[in-house]
Amino acid sequence: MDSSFLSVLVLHGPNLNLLGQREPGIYGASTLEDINRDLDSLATELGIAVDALQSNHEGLLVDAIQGASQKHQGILINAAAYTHTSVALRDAIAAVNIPTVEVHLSNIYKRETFRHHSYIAPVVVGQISGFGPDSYSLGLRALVNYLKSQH
Ligand code: CA2
Repeated sequence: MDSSFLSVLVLHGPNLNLLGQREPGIYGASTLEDINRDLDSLATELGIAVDALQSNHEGLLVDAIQGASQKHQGILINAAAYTHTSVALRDAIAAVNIPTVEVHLSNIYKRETFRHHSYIAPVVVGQISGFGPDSYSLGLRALVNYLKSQH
């Protein structure tokens, strides 16, 4: 597929709107706006489009995933706490069959044991965890390479 036609939906889960304002020791100083701006620049460099959405509501994220097939060829998601709780997000990702990459700012395997399990990991192409905001840019690059290799 011509990469100029690639569009990626970036989803940020609950509380990520607080980035840069609270807990900088764990999640760093970057705000969500900074992360989205960097992804926009990277998208331009890669010749693709990105649309970003943050929500604190599980159903809204499910709706966004279900709607993604209308417009997007890939999904980059930091499901935040829903990573560890949400069968609904996992089922939505599996149902739409759009290649998805899971990212986390922190290394979830170095943290509390309840963060070690991801419900969505089995239905995504791959996971990047522990590189702060770089997890998103690494994830987007990997997703775009994957999408290009499929077409
Ligand atoms: O490391 C990540 O990206 C996480 O997905 C972040 C989630 C956490 O529940 C996951 O286990 C790992 C939490 C996002 C909450 O972000 C905040 C940002 C600033 C202040 C408080 C929370």
